[in-house]
Amino acid sequence: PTGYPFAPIESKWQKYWSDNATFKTPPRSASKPKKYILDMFPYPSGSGLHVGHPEGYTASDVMARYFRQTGHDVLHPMGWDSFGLPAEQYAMQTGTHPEVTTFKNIETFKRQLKSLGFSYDWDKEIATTDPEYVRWTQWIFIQLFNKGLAAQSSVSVNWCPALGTVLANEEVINGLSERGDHPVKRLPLRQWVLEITKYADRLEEGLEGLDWPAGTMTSQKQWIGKSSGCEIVFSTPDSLPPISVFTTRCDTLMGVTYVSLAPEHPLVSDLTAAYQQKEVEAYVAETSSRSDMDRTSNKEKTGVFTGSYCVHPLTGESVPIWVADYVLGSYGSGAVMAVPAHDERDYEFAQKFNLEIKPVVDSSSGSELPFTGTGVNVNSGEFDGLKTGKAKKAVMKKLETLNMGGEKIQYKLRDWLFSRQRYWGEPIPIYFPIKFDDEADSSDPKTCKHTIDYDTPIAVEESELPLELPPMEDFHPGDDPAGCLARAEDWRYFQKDGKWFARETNTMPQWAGSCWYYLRYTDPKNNDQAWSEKADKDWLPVDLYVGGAEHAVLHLLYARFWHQVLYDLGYTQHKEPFQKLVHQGMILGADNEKMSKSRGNVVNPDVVVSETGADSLRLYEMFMGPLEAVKPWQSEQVSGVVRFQRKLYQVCQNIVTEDRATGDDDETTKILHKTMKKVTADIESMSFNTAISTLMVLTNHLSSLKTPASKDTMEKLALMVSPFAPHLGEECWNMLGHSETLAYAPWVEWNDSLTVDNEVTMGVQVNGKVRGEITIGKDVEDEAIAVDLAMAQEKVAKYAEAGKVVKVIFRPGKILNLIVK
Ligand code: ANZ
Repeated sequence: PTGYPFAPIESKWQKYWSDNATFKTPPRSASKPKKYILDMFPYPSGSGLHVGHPEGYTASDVMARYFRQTGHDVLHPMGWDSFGLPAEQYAMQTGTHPEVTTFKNIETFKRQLKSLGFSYDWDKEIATTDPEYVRWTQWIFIQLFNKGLAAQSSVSVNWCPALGTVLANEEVINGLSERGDHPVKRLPLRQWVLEITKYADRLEEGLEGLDWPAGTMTSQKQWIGKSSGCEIVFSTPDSLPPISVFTTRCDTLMGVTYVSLAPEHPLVSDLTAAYQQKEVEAYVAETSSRSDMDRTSNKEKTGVFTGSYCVHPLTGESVPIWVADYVLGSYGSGAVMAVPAHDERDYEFAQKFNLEIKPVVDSSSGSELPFTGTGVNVNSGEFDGLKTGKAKKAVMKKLETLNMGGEKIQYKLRDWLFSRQRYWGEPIPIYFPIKFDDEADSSDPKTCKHTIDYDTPIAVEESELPLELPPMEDFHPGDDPAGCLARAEDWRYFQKDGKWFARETNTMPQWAGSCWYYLRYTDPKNNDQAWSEKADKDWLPVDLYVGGAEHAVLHLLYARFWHQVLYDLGYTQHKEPFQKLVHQGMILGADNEKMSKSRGNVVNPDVVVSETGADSLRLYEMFMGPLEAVKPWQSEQVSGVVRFQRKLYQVCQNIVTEDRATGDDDETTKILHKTMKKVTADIESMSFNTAISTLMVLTNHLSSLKTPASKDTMEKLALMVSPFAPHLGEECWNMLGHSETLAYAPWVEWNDSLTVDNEVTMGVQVNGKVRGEITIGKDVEDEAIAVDLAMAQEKVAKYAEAGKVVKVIFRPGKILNLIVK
């Protein structure tokens, strides 16, 4: 028995909140500030919630509850990121339609979240799979398409045969799919691409001014990969187009000893001399299946000479042209000016193929080659003696006057591959005209020979959205890269004004829905618009976004991109969507390993809720350590917070029973005021573990009192504990005579003068040696008073006879040092 009947209390308050619509989002009032508190919505998987989910959700809930009590209008919604592979894979195994599985999983997640007492406004709930939501996701795609930011391209893609789909670069790690670790190959396919690269600089600049974890800012910056350098042109023989290279070290131009092209560079075959053709072709074929990751890894460099030469833009000398796969086709211009003396990759390559190595930067420290640092130019003609920075400027200027190059900003970011050959996703709302081979035989594309005119994409009319998925029974992707929707022929082919068309059969990636859900939450039932201008004005930007660091790059970058486009189109007034971002640290199993089914170390929150209650789970997760820290789950430590709840409940019972009207003793008052100050500051800085331990100290103190503390003190404790343990908070508040919820009761206020200790104990030194101590008022500045107090002590007086003190060093509250002769 815990002595605290949590089960009936928790269900009573959950019913109360729901019956009274306690957490319904208020209409925005002009006089109040707002807080939009957002959780990264979950993918409703088949295994339900694990204890990692409620960590972030509790943190955000504490903040939502705190802000309601501090006079803010709060928007705190929840929903479901419900498209995605697992439901589809489950469907393939069992024949259950993904919609059925998804619906069932959502029910489970919702029941679990409700059992934890989170203060969500469930009227704002959305699911990305809901046709009304899909409608607007497709509408946004059409905005991107109309703006020229969604285009088709035949690109070399990451094809994952096991998953039957193409994956974004971001979803491939070391040549394996991020989901499931399946091998990934490179293939050319017609794909939809979102041109996120057009927003590279905006995405970089927009980070400025956001209150985000430093590590996440850095990850986004590195992903965008802004690099300032120079574009340099090397002319080629036979009036072929020149080779343009991107370099961040144009100061080393005089040290170029060869130029190297990526195997997929468009000039490779034209530049290959006849006698080298076989070798070059073989090399290109051999390297085409290698992933970028593989090519840039530290494996031995490979390459082949084209047999041709280009012209050095400053010296006019011939420079041999090579093909090497350490040069990536997708970065810069797909070609490099190689400077083996000052670049590691070029050095390795030159060593292996016996190419010239010409040092042009003197390190003065006499380091070995390759020397990749900065220094002073040598062997560089007119640039000799210039330091790296100056040399860069001088070379750049020279190239500009010769019209052979100039400044160039380069980004690592690639366009976002947006097609998936899957069933369980939003259909891309595009269709294409059909051309029949034989006009006389053009009654039906299912039976008559035809081609689809992919070069003429047409957006589905807004009035026809949402374009829903066709019902299908077989969800296998199949080997047709058009995807499984290609098999739903009655859906794919349709007639309009007597003409036949074919729908796009690719679907959107799971990221699509999560790119704008925070906007839809502001106006989830709007049938005419994705959200209204007022809703955006009222609630955006998100003031606090809590979620896992695994989304540092992908989701957060994609969502920012859509948001910036929507801003440019005038659909939001806010440049950035997420003002403050916090990542909760992962909760590991007790064995310090990641929780997973296969390790058998998963803790189900349902079990904790039924054994010791929702508040115990909430309190424990916030008490385990700093929110951002990775920490192991230790079931036995839940009992600590259970004891705390029991004690707090007993203190409240005693106070109510004794019903005393008198005030508290000075010590209690002081502890209370210090607690109010500290807990408030800790919540503001999201240092929840220290807030809870401070509440524990106060509770222990109150429970140790012979005469129970005042009702007023208990009320304050109930208010302070309520963001963490809302059921317990409400119960105490109710016992203290309040008939209404404390969810909107004003937050505690303290008296600052009661939070400082007015007296301090400080050491007294004589000639720098501690000889005693005095207790003195904190703000006593008069040194005579301090000296009198000190001399009143026998021990001090013994060393510092009055009259012999020649100097007094007194820093109030800190030190008293008497110097004697
Ligand atoms: C000459 C040079 C001399 C370079 C030197 C470096 C040091 P970041 O900073 O990542 O932008 N590079 C350019 N395009 C490339 C491609 N498609 N594939 C592989 N490497 C490429 O890197 C820019 C540098 O990476 C460029 O500067 C170029 O090598 C190489 F002492 O040019 B450098």
